[in-house]
Amino acid sequence: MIKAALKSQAIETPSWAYGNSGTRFKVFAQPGVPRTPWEKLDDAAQVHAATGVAPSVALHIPWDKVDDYAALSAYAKERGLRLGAINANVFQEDDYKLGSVTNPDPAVRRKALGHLLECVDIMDATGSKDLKLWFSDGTNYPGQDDIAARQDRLAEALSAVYERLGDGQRMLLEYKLFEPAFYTMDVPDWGTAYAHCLRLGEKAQVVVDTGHHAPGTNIEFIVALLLREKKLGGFDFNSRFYADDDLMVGAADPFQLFRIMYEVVRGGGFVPDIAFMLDQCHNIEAKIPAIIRSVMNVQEATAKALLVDREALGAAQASGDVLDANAVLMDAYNTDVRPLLAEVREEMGLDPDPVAAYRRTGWAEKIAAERVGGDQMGWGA
Ligand code: PSV
Ligand code: MN
Ligand code: MN
Repeated sequence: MIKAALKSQAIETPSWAYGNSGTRFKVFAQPGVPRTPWEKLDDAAQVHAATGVAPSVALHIPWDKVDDYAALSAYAKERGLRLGAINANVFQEDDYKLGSVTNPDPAVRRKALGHLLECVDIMDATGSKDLKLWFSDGTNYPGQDDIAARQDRLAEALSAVYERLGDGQRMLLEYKLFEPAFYTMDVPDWGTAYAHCLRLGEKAQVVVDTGHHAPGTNIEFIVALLLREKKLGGFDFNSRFYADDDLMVGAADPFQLFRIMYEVVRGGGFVPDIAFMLDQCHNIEAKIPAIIRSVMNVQEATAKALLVDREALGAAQASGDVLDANAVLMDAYNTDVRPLLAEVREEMGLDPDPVAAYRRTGWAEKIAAERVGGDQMGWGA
């Protein structure tokens, strides 16, 4: 039962994690990074081959702009992959200085909406189910713009996009506390995202990026609540020590990841409807092995969450035994699930050690030799 669940888990990797990235201070280019979206898929195929549970790749438009998206989708399929969420990008053009869909200028708003609608056209071509929307929109100074009017503009754009969604397509709205705007973000928190999604209808759901909260925020509470309201669309997994660090998921706080995954399991969210996506950047570590490690970290947290003795936990909770209830949860967290996952991998016909398996392929040496002039894409670009 636990093994079957682990075998069925699908973790989506982000195209931009394969490209060069960095901070505003420096991008450290790595040898062999992909020069095109096609090469990013080649790398993603390596991650899937090593782990068996990373069958889809999220695209970011226009970072992954190509002439023929159906051809890109076919290329993915030939490699045992599929194209996942389409991430819209309305944050990198000069026009968006004062916002995209919430900009005070109607012409800029029209332009931003045009891009969002174009992303739905791309979904039609790729067969992607999810449109992921993150807006950098916000203000830096009190009085800069009318906070409530910006919400009206946001609602108007979201509703136009919502109307355009086809059958089986969803809109995932992502929130973020701050950055790049420093006074107000137009979608700063889950409550704002939830309120918009609630008005829009059932095809609109909230996406939780684990790096987008104030320090100390109880993310698993948000997960539990959104699941209960049937408004949890998925995750952008990564980890952070300070702000939106985009480090490998499970690196900074594996216990938090376990607590989140427990709420997912508990809330019945371990189903294809919840998108388990990574949103990370590997600025100083080798990218493909880092992505493999991240996938493994999600698997480990999931395995521990699945191991929680729900019956014993329920009994302890019902009898008000605080210590026993906590002990049941901690027992699962403190279990070494690596042997279980090694078995799962062997049963899937995989090497029990995905990073070692990848290293043996010689792929890293091959791309370093063949790919000259790798592109700089993703955060920090
Ligand atoms: C914004 O910080 C974000 O988390 C959004 O998901 C963007 O699409 C992504 O990062 C870009 O890396
Ligand atoms: Mn994100
Ligand atoms: Mn982010």
